[in-house]
Amino acid sequence: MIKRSLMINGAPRMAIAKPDTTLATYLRESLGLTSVKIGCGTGQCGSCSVIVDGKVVRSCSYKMSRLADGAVITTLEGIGTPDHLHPLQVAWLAHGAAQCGFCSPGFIVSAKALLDQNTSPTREDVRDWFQKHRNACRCTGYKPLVDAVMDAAAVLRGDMKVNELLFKIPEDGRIWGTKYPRPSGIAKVTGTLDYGADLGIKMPEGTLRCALVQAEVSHARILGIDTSEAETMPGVAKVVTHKDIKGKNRITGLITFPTNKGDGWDRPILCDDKVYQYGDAIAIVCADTEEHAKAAAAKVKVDLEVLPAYMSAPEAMAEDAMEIHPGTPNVYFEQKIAKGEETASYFEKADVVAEGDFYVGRQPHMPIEPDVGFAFFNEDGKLCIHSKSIGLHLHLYMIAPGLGIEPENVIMVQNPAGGTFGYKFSPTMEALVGAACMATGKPVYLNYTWYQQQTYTGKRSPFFMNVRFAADKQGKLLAMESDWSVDHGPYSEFGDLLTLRGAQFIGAGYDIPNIRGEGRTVCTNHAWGSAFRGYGSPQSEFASEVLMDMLAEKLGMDPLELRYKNAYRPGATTPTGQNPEVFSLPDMLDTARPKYKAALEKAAKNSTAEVKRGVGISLGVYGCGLDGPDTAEVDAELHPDGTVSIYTTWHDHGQGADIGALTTAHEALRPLGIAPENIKLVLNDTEFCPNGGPAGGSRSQVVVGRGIKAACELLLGGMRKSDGTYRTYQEMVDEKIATKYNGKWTAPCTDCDTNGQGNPFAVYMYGIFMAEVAVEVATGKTTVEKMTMIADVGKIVNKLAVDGQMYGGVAQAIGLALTEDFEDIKKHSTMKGAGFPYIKQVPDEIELIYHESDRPEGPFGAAGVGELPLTCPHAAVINAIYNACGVRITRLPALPEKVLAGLQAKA
Ligand code: MCN
Ligand code: FES
Ligand code: FES
Repeated sequence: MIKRSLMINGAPRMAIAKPDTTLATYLRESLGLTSVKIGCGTGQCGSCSVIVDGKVVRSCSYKMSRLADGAVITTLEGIGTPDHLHPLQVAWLAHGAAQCGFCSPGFIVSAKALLDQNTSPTREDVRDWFQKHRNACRCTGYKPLVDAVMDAAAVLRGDMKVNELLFKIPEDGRIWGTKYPRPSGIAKVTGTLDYGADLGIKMPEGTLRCALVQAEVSHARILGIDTSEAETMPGVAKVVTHKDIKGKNRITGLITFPTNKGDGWDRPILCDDKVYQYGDAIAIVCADTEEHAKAAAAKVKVDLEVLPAYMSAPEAMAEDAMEIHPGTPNVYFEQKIAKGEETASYFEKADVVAEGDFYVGRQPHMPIEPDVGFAFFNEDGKLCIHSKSIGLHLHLYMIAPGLGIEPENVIMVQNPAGGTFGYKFSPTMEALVGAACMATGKPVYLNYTWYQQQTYTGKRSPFFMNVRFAADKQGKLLAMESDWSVDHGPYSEFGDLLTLRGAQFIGAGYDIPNIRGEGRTVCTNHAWGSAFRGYGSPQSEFASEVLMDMLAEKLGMDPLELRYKNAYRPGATTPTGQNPEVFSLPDMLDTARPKYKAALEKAAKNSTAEVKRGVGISLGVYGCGLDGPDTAEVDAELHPDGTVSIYTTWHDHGQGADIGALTTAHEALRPLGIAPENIKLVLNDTEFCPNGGPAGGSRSQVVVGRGIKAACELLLGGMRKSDGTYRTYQEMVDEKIATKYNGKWTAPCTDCDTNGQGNPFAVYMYGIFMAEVAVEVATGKTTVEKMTMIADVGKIVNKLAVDGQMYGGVAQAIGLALTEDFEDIKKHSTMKGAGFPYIKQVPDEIELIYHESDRPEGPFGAAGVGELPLTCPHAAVINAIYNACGVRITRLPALPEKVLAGLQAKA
């Protein structure tokens, strides 16, 4: 043990700790200072930043033994509190800089240390500082963070009043379309919001800590599991294996289409007969401490017969490949597209044909917060599972039969989540903690390391695509042919739906009268495919958007003008044969044109022999909703004090479910003149909330938003008197009028048929993206110097939320274009190794322009926004590389060595 006298947040403290305990663990677990977040746990993300003797340190990698006696330590708790916010915290709120908020404490602490030594930093100084201190954010694209630091510095210098940063409610009381800060903001910027791991360590005594025994091979038969030694290890309460699971021990993938050759019951909760992918959970050790659980997990012996591992779609499709799930072919679902006439004759007659092979890979989600959750039995004997789930009702039904428990005896709750980007559309640890809790009868808590997060949660499914366009001399598209294979990993959940996205979004945005194509879902042994922001559109549209540039070159046409010629106009239909609900793309291209021309001139002027500069554009489209008649239910209740509660599931990844739900309800309830703070949100708990549906497919603002509007309108209907005024709660009770109403909205849509034809989405989002890049000739390294995004997301509900979505999404698109991958399980298992974009990889210059076309089916005209900025900006980056140096990358990511090889081949 070591003993240190420390000064922590201005108070003297005597610390007695094990020398190798990390400072982060000490601050969190011994002092309860849980503003200190543990993300990567290995010094790569800065979420654990604290100030020690004036220097920013990453406390996850800082041992207690390194602390000098008398060290002065500051955590976020010592910088400001909800009642006394520091100017940095106010600025963080004003710029919407806390989305999921998991990185916020680390950034604010880091910025405080910067401003302590430099009150007048330039934007570049701030960016250099965050780069140096490895402060990583996956949500915001960094620009709002730099804006916030600049404003806070101005306040601290006395050049700006802090009041100028505070939001003022407009005179008409309307918050719709404003920068009203999100309700969870203050808790996020003060570190008082408890995420899963904060709640986990505050669980009562007797809570068991879990450690997983995981497969370290990608495909194997299990011959035996020996837990005998592990069970005798100190502190072990139980080693849970498949034998302890009472139900089917499978998570059902809820097969969407009858033509799927699998039955959906393919993912074990705990492996029994086979290992299907690296990281598969084989056993769970439940012990008194995490240390004990991990030590015992290392002693579980698993006897395996290793089988050939099929790590990509082509490998698993080979003639001699064995069936990964015996009885189900590795190609288990096929989706055709047939629109208009047969295409063969068009390709024979066309003036110009362009064709290409494209690959978009296994992009990892890389939230800063690793997966985490816990389970316990409540006083009614119900199994309560708290996790990062963004589909509580969905997940409940996916895991209950496998666990062997009636769905009505399970309650699922979403903890505040430090980002998911879609990986939590799949259940991850829910069934594991459920099984451990049922087997031990005790509360259990499981916190993945970042390594486990990366290697054992779903990833974006790679698409292997071949696409052909036929066009006339003027550039009018006549026909398209497409072929796509989806590597969906070993588990089928939502794989068929994802494959349908190829039919819906290859060529989206353009009037293509005749289409033929076919896609297929392939079972492999690489990471299981889970939803990822954009869900199929980043893959599908990458192919058609790069191919558009190839076609433009063949035609000798400008890429923007080719897009302009073919973009949806009245009379055009989508690839699925649907009439678009608005036609904003030509106008958006008109807005882009002068900027594009100016950027091209600038690039030509600034290119040198060493650094080539170029400009690329792309177009992105995505639907808001789950396919077909997507539904959300919402309750609205009036209380005696005149406040109104809204109950539903609008799951929060970090995008701002709270601000969306609040603003939509406030708009719907405006006839009451109710203040925003008098609307209470009861979100994301299956015990109290009707099913608003999962937060995927950028659906919530539209679908849950319409549900909120419907519930509020029913409540207003009950309150409205014949003279147009509104009843009080007491008057409602006296007149025996209900005070709680259930609103429901179903999208007026149809599912796509076997030819991929239908009206799957009531509302779409549209974008034009422009990238300005510099390519270093000696190394092939690409830097994105500026991004411009023109977006039509309908009427903007909250400006900070929408801007934040756009900035954050484009940073992920830059990562997808240039660095991000999870192909090599070892190399890509860390943030750095997987190409996480730090601040210097994302340009400070990001220009956002909105075309707010009123959406007939959106609530008060709004569409969604979440996935638009990751539909296809990466194609703009790739097209810009070609424009800069003539190297066409068709297989992502465009790593320097690939671009260099292209340059050398050209030379
Ligand atoms: N919004 C708005 N005005 C509009 C449309 C939306 O102000 N016209 C706001 C909404 O109120 C909400 C946000 O923008 O706060 C996103 O709304 P929407 O597009 O409806 O998407 P969802 O709420 O359903 O969120 C899911 C979507 C998806 S599918 C992924 S994946 C995703 C995303 O949003 N993951 C995210 N954004 C993310 N942002 C963060 N920070 N972290 C993630 O993990
Ligand atoms: Fe400490 Fe990531 S740097 S948790
Ligand atoms: Fe930065 Fe989510 S707000 S990681």
